[in-house]
Amino acid sequence: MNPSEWIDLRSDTVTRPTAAMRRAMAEAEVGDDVYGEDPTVNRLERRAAEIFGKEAGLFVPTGTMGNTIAVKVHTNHGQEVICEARSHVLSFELAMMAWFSGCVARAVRAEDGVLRWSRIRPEIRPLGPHWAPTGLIEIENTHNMAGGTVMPVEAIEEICDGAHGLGLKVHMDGARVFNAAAHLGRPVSEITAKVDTVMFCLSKGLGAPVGSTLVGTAADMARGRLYRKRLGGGMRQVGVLAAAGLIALDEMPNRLGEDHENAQFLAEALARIPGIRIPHEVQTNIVIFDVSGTGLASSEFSARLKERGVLINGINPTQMRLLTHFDANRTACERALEAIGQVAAGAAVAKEA
Ligand code: TLP
Repeated sequence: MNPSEWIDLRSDTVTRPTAAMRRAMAEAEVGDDVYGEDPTVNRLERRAAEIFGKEAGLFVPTGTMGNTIAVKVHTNHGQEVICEARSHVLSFELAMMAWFSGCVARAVRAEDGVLRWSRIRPEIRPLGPHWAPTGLIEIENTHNMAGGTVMPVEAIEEICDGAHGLGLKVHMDGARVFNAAAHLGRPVSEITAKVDTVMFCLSKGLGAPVGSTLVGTAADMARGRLYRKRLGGGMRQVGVLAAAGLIALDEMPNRLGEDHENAQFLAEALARIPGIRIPHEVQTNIVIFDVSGTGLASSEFSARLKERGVLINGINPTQMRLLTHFDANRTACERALEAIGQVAAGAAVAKEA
């Protein structure tokens, strides 16, 4: 099968820019962003800050760089960052908080990915002869590896009130915070009102080819600019990317509900396939499903799906993760479902023989 015909549900990062984005990229007005002179980047940063109700924004090439800069802005070397045990910042960013900021993670497990202040409070370290003091609290919304779960706004606010009362900052990895907003039916500004910095991705469900944005105070973003340059993120005439980002920001959030409906459709149908189990409630565009009941390891399940033109990765030996997005419509989801059903049925026949 030709790769262009594959149904790719490995992530929402695989989306390709829309025709409108490509046109805007071609026509973008640009300047040197290292001097702060790219008008399109400046427009995107202002627009992001406005949408989130923060003072300023900082355009960065990746979510990883946005999280890295936030950790650096809020911490000193030798501190701890409290985060959920399966958070992206801990598990998928090549130990950047240690490498760049000299911090270690204090992981707190929350089964549904939703950290609560009652779980965080006992983990906060005071100054003492044996402890690395807590420097930052990091929350992830939606939570990727917990299956795209959404943090209730009250939980976020309680964490922020508690942390601020102790002089600590809160950073939100909001790579998919627009999915959280779509699920809650509330604007991102309400969800993140009390959070000190938010990183969100333009390149996932919102469909831009590249880019994330960090928002927060003007002072934090000014320091963040310097860290971005240190990390090699001074991108010059990058308005060509920001132009796609502006469309992602203004036009794409409204359609995320469609991805959530497709994820619901898939989750309900998958739960009916013998041998497949859905361990988490599906709220947004991420579906984690357990294939151990089919007798196949997730790597083998993935390989057999690929033979049928469907790409879905395993996230551990028994579980797989699929994401819906605007490059995979309902018909594509139906075809993926059919392939999953065939692989599971094939495994069941082999088990009986
Ligand atoms: N997530 C990717 C992979 O890295 C796992 C994916 O396919 O989901 N925060 C969260 C919650 C993320 O899910 C990701 C990317 C990032 C940060 C990092 O973004 P990038 O890939 O732009 O560095």
